[in-house]
Amino acid sequence: MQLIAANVDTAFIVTSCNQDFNIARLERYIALAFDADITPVIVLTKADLVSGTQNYVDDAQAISEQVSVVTLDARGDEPKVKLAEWCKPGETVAFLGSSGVGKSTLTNALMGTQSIETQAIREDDAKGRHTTTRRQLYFVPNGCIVLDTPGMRELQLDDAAFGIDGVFADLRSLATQCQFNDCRHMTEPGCAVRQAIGNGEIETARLDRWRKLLAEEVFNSASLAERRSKDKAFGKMVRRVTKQKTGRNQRND
Ligand SMILES: Nc1nc2c(ncn2[C@@H]2O[C@H](COP(=O)(O)OP(=O)(O)O)[C@@H](O)[C@H]2O)c(=O)[nH]1
Ligand SMILES: [Mg+2]
Ligand SMILES: [Zn+2]
Repeated sequence: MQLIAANVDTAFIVTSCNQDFNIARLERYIALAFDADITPVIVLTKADLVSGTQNYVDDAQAISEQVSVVTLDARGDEPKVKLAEWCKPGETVAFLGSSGVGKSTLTNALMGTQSIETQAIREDDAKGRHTTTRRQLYFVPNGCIVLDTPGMRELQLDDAAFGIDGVFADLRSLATQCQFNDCRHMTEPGCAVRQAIGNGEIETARLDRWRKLLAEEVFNSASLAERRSKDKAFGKMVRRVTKQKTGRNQRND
């Protein structure tokens, strides 16, 4: 388990209008932000490189009504204007996302400098080169604090059930109308979720992503709890052995 950031008000979840764009990954970041009681904002960079952004915006906006979606060219003045709502004096904001999506470029734009190193992505798969290798806080002249982070290769959730519920609130509330409390929304009779899928109100893929995140969360939380209890048991054993040893040493003295 690794902590990503602390004391953040807004998490800008950065992805580009290219192959990096991935709904399932965005849902993970949003669940994480909801769980931490942070405002998530989806920032779609490289809008200048595509002929239209509407499809990206529609897909991103469909994740949650509670999340704003911003499209921009991360270079130049656009970020200052379009992110101003969240980058107020006294606020701390963080740029999160894969390598190469423009997190450092955005930080430079807010700072009005070019001093943070950025690097071109690979042409063939739009993947970044992990140019930023550490997290760093930058103090914007207007009084806002910006955290630039290294690109994350993978994000798994643990202990984030509350956040997952937030992203899939509609499915959660539908599930309460299923005939059985423990409905798995597979073949059970009276399943409100399957009915909504049948009506075309919900995509099967979305239900699958919800299931996957829930399963992963349960698995990770359980293995984390197990690891913690093993660590505890190990710690106890070490203390016991050390005690016995010191006891013996004292007797030998
Ligand atoms: N055309 C264009 N290039 C961008 C944009 N945002 C970032 N880039 C370029 O993408 C590359 C990776 O950006 P960088 O800020 O290093 O990404 P990071 O790994 O997320 O910090 C650099 O070459 C940037 O100049 C954008 O909105 N439009
Ligand atoms: Mg960077
Ligand atoms: Zn059901």
